[in-house]
Amino acid sequence: MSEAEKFVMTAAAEFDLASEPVSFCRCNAGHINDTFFVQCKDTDTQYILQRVNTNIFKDPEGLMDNIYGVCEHVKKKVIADGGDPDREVRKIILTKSGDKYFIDEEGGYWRAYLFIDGVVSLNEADKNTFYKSALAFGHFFTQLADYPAETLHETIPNFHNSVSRYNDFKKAVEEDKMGRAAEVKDLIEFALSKKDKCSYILDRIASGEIKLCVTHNDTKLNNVLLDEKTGDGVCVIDLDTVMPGSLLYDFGDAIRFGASSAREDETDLDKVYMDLELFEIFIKGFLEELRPTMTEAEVLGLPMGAYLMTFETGVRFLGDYLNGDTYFKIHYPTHNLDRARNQLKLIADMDAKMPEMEAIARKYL
Ligand code: ADP
Ligand code: GN1
Ligand code: MG
Repeated sequence: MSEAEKFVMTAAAEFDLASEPVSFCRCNAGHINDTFFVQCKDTDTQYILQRVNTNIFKDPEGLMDNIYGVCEHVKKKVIADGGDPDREVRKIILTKSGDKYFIDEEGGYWRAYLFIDGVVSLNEADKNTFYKSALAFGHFFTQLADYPAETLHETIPNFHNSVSRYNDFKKAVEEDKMGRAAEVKDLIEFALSKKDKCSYILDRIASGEIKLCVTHNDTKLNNVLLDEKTGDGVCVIDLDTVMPGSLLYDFGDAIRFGASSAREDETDLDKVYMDLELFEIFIKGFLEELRPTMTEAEVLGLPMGAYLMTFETGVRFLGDYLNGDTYFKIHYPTHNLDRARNQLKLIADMDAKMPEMEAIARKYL
C-alpha cells in the first residue's frame, strides 16, 4: 500500500463502520472534495469517505452542522412519508469517538456517509431521467421549505451572487496572474459584455418579487442519486452549499448542466447547445412540486435563472483558469478553459433562444 493509500485507510479506520475497512476506490466525479468509496471486511455495506476541501470551505464545522441539521430534517420527512431513511437521505457516520469529523495530522477534515446501493450518479440523461431528476430536486426543495433558514451557516459567502461573480472574474482578468488572458481575449470580452444581465435575480429579490428560501445551490445532475433500474430520484447529495437562496438558482444550475446537449467539458462546441426539450421537461417536473409556492416573477424568471447560473459557472471556470487553477479540480492543464468555452457557448446559444425559452416558461404561469 502506498503512503497515500495508507492515509485514506487510516482515516477510514477512525469511523464507526460495520467492520474493518479493507479497500477503497477514488471517485472522480466531483470538482471540489476528495471522495472515496470504502469496502469493509465480510460485509456488503460500503461507505463514502470524503476529505472536505477546506481551501474552499473555510468553516468545516459550520458546514457539517448545516449538513447534520438538514439530514435530520429530511430524515423526519422521509419517515413521515413511509420512505427508507437509510436510502432517501444521506446517513452520516460518526467517528468511533462520536465526532462528525476525523481531523488528520495535516489538519484535513474527513467525514463519512453510508453508501447507497443500486443507484447511479449521471453526467448526462435522457428526457425521462432528467424529468425524474427535476422531481427529485423539486421534492428536496419542498422537504426543506420549513427548515429554519436562520440557523444555517453561509458556507461560501455570495455563492450565487452573479454581480460579485462578475466582479471576481473581472479582477482575475485584471490581475492575469498566469499571463493567460491574451490568449483568451475574445472569450473574456464576450463574458464581460454580459455585465448588465448579472443583477436580474438580485434586483427581484430586493423588490420582493423573488423570495429567499433554503436552497441546495449545486443541483447538477450528478448530485442526485437515481435508482439504477427505474431512474427514479432516490437521494439528493452534495449538501455542502445548502444555504438561503432563490429557487431560480437550483433551477438554473440543474438546467445549465442537464439540459445542455453535451457534457460540461465537451470540447467540440458544435455539439454544445441548450436543448429546449430538456429545458421544458425539467420545468414540468420542477414545477409539479413547486408551482403552488412560486410567484409569477419566479416562473417568468426561470429562463434568466438558467442563463445566469450558466454565466456564473462559465466565468468561474474562466476566472479559475486565469488564476492558475486553484479552485476546481482539473484532469488536464486546459480543463477549466474547455469548461469555460463550453458554458459560454451555452450562453451564446441562450442569447439566441431566449424568446423561445420565455415562451416555454409562460406556458407554466
Ligand atoms: P463534490 O463536492 O466533490 O462534488 P459529492 O458529495 O458530490 O462531492 O460527491 C462526489 C460524487 O460522488 C458525486 O457526484 C457522485 O457521483 C458520487 N457519489 C456520492 N455518493 C454516492 C453514492 N452513494 N453512490 C454513488 N455515487 C455516489
Ligand atoms: C462544483 O462540488 P461539485 O463538483 O458538485 C461547484 C459548483 C459548480 C460545479 C460545476 C462548492 O460542484 O458550484 O457549479 O462544480 N461546487 C462548489 O460543475 O463550488
Ligand atoms: Mg458534487
